[in-house]
Amino acid sequence: VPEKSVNYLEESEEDFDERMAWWRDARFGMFIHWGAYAVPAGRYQGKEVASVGEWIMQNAKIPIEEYEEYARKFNPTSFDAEKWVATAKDAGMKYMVITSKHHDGFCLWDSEVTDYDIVDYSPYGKDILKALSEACKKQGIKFGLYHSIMDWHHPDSHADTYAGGTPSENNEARFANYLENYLKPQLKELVENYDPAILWFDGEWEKEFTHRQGQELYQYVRTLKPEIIINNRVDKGRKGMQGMNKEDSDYAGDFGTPEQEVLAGTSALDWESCMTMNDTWGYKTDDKNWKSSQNLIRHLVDAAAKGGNYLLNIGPDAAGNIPEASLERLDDIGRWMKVNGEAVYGTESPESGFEEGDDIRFTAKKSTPFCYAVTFKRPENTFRLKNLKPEAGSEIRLLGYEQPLTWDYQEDSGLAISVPATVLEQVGETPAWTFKIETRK
Ligand code: H79
Repeated sequence: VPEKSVNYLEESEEDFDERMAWWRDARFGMFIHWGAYAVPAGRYQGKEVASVGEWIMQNAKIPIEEYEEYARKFNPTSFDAEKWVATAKDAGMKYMVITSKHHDGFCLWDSEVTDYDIVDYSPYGKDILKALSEACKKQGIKFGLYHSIMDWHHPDSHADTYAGGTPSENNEARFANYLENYLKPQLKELVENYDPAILWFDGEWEKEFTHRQGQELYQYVRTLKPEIIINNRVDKGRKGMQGMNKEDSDYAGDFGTPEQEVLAGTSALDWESCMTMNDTWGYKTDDKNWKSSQNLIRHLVDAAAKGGNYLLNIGPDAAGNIPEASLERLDDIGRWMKVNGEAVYGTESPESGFEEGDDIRFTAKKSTPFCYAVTFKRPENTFRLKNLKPEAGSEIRLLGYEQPLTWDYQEDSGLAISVPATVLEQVGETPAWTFKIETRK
């Protein structure tokens, strides 16, 4: 039971807006899935295990004692917190969310309620979250934690069923015990020691975990740190992988969590799409199915155009290295964001939407007359927009080119912005072109 009697579920809209302000402006973050599953790296008994790497314990039905051996071997001597944070920052990301504990139950910090953690259990012996949270503070990146409610290692949270055993009696009572005496103390440690800006829950679908417990968990974490931001998987409101809330109740959570997809449209509920660059969250040796940099930028811009955030995942290997393919993509995105980032940060979905097909997305800069049209097709000679009418005398620019462009508007054909070859040459090779357009709404 929370110590304070404040009911955070009834926060005023103004207070909520104030608490969410930095997150809404940030728009782009790094997700990090890292843990003992990086050791098998997606392979068991010499064979690739299908599906995501961080689920290998469940998918290959590895007994607990055997899985523990991976944790015993986890020794990421190449891990460099400053470098990871600098990598996120250079990519244009404003926050990161790392797995303090995934479903396998292994902890990346020195937890007081278990020895199943990087400090007590693994040869590495150093606190990963301490190093990362400090590096984030130093480099001005907001630090967040992913913490799984479901735990395949704890005896009171489905360790029996998930490790191939048989379900036991009294699961509700045991799960309640796990919540009170294990999960909550862990959250207290995490909030007090690492001061996270975000808590990102997952694994909330277990049937023993109730809506009431979800609300209490939300309240508990907000009581520990009132300004913290918590996703909707803290409660039972999530509707499928699309990740938004079911309509019919008072579910806790500050934002919706579409997984592996960008929302189809806008939403009254804040949201963040989380996505992988290949087909796994945790590192897998055999997964080489990488999305292109342009594709990832499309997702980011698409999310911003619909008023959402983009949380892009990396899965470092067991030594502590970020895969080369991920680094290349982060580098491409960072280069694009240095020129075009103003079309993403601090923007919102334009009220009118504008809507100009699959290759063009619009964002609007909050409290300004500027909107941005991002196009993924090279705008040869003339860039045309049917549904946007700038006021006479408005300035239109192409980001990366220093002079304003000439334009013309006709009632029948719409807006035509002239883009001479010399302009495109100066902008150079790019996955997307951003037009900054002055409009009065
Ligand atoms: O941490 C990564 C994955 O390991 C984790 N979430 C991301 C961020 C993940 N766990 N499970 N899944 C992804 C897929 C599981 C989906 C299901 Fe369900 C859970 C199917 C049924 C229960 C989600 C909740 C869809 C329906 C209810």
